[in-house]
Amino acid sequence: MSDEAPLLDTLRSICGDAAVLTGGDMAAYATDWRDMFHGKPLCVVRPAETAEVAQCVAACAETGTAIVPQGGNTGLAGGATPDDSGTQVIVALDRMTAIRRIDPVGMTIEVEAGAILQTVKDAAGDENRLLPISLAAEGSARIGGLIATNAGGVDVLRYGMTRGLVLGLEVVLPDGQILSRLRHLRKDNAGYDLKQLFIGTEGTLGIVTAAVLRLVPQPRHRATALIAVPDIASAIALYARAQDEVGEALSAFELISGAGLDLVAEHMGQTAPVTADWVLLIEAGSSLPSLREAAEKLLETAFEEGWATDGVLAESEAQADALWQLRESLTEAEGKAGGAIKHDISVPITGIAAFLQEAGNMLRAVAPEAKFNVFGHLGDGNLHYNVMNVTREDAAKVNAAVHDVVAAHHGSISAEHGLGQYRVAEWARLASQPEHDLTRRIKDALDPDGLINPGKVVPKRG
Ligand code: FAD
Ligand code: 2HG
Ligand code: ZN
Repeated sequence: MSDEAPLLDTLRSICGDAAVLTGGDMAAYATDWRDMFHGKPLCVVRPAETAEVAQCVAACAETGTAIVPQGGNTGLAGGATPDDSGTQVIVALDRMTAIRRIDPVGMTIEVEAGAILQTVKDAAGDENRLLPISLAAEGSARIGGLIATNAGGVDVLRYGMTRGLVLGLEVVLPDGQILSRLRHLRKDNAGYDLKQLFIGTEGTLGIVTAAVLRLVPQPRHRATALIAVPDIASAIALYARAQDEVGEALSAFELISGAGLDLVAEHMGQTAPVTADWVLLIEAGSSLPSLREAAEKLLETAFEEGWATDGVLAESEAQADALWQLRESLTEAEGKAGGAIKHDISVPITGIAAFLQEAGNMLRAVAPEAKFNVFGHLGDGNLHYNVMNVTREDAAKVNAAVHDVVAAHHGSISAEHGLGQYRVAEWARLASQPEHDLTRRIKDALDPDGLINPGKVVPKRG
């Protein structure tokens, strides 16, 4: 045994010396994507298979050591960053990247938790199938992280959140037991649906090690348009008509502000072909050749009704990709411009215009100097209401102002990113007593010693 903590030696004996990182080697794992949360882990352990994860978790449980599961570290709520005590172990899934099996007939894919989303989508695409989770971080986000956060993204409108795509799951429980239900089944009502405990709970109840995901047919054609709208009411009217004209083919209905496009032009050098205070990026996909006709008709109607003032319908895949590039660059551009106090809110779509009005009024009172980068998944009623040009010291009052308006609209303060450590206090402020009680009882039942991702999602004991 070396002079270092005996736990490190145990972890090395389980995973191999090279798989246990300490000191400067931990840097990339110890800070979040936004460089907002900075932790000080005891070590980072990188198991190569489920049995190793289970042994590491059991070893940590034995020594009372807290664990922070980590995937691609692209989360926007600080859920994958440890505290600064120097005592927590990051369990990184980034060596467990196997794509175990694709079934193009049953439309399923079985993968390890560390597989990168883009790689899994490419593998499905090779079989003419689609894994319908799309987000700007898909080149880095990993399947376990997507499941743990119940990720959303730009295709939720048509395909739902990640939860609806998870058919089977393998999880290491806080005591080191392996719960394996890697079923390729669409129907399975035999008992409690235990996998749901681990989807969207941000690594606070166990570590996802593998999953079976549902695939959908890869649409052969897509129609992508960038459209300037005179106001939010017109955007909503156009959304309703899009449901009528293109129906279930409608996959994305995204809102971008003119201010956001300015950020993308200034910091990413990408210029939009259409600008206005508000623009929409709309996409539909289908294997039926009539899609383009339907999209053209929709645009025609939008101009006739006065819901659109300008717009382009992409003429090529390259042009469609360039339009998406604008949308996907918003987060990076915002970061380069100095960052923002982020809000990931949802309200019923019919309340979006009123929400924007009321939140704007509130903020003019508490932070008159604020600037905005508002964008997001309008079709889902989910906006990233990001407030710029305010100090970190003002964050609490800005958050409270925005979230109070959300609460008045019976909305959510975390539509898709999760609570992590970033929003846990606001959740605690706004949740009802029964929500507090049940959340605590579930956490205590699965993780009685509080060793799996402490301080995230579930408020610390008061
Ligand atoms: P991590 O950041 O590593 O972890 C996230 C959480 O999951 C943490 O609490 C962690 O402890 C837990 N976790 C990770 N792996 C496991 C595991 N195997 N088992 C148990 N728990 C685990 N999110 C959206 O929903 N929609 C978007 O459109 C979107 N766009 C984004 C764009 C950009 C540019 C960026 C940087 C992020 C975006 N995100 C978006 C947020 C982020 O990509 C998602 O939350 C993603 O699901 C995180 O995956 P990850 O592998 O990076 O997880
Ligand atoms: C998106 O929709 C992501 O692009 C990131 O959810 C949102 O940067 C953000 O606030
Ligand atoms: Zn989003």
